[in-house]
Amino acid sequence: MISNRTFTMIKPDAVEKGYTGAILNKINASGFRIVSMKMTQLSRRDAELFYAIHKDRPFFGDLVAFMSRGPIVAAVLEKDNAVNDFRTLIGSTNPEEAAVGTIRKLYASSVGENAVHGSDSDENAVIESQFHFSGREMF
Ligand code: ABT
Ligand code: MG
Repeated sequence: MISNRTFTMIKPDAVEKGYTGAILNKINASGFRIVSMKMTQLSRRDAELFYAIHKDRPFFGDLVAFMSRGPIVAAVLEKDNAVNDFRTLIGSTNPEEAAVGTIRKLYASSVGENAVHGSDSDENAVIESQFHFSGREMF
């Protein structure tokens, strides 16, 4: 079954550069409804847990340092085919390969600092949403 929710983070690089408003506008204009949202900061431990799947990769240390270095905006988003449509909206992991008009093409600077996260499956969307929000925070 295709679910209608995904999870996103506006990452520390994009928050630092003042892109939060522009990215949220683009998300809304693309038909996503905001179900939950907050500004927060990941501890190193949070980042290690969130990206545990990459723990043996060479970039893991840099990834954890980056994701915990400043505030993020976490949100749960709703739309038909949310996971796939949001991945399309954000573009490729490497902004140099991202399609014109995508969030990463517009606002990301590198593979390591790529402005936004989007869940890669319905299953992970649920896990990631519950990592940040309780049921009472989902509207
Ligand atoms: P996320 O939305 O952050 O999960 O990115 P995406 O799913 O597009 O890409 P993946 B493969 O999940 O990368 C996770 C984070 O690891 C960073 N990364 C990845 C590197 O720094 N170097 C690499 O060679 C690869 C493959 C990018 C992702 N981001 N952050 N932050
Ligand atoms: Mg990923």
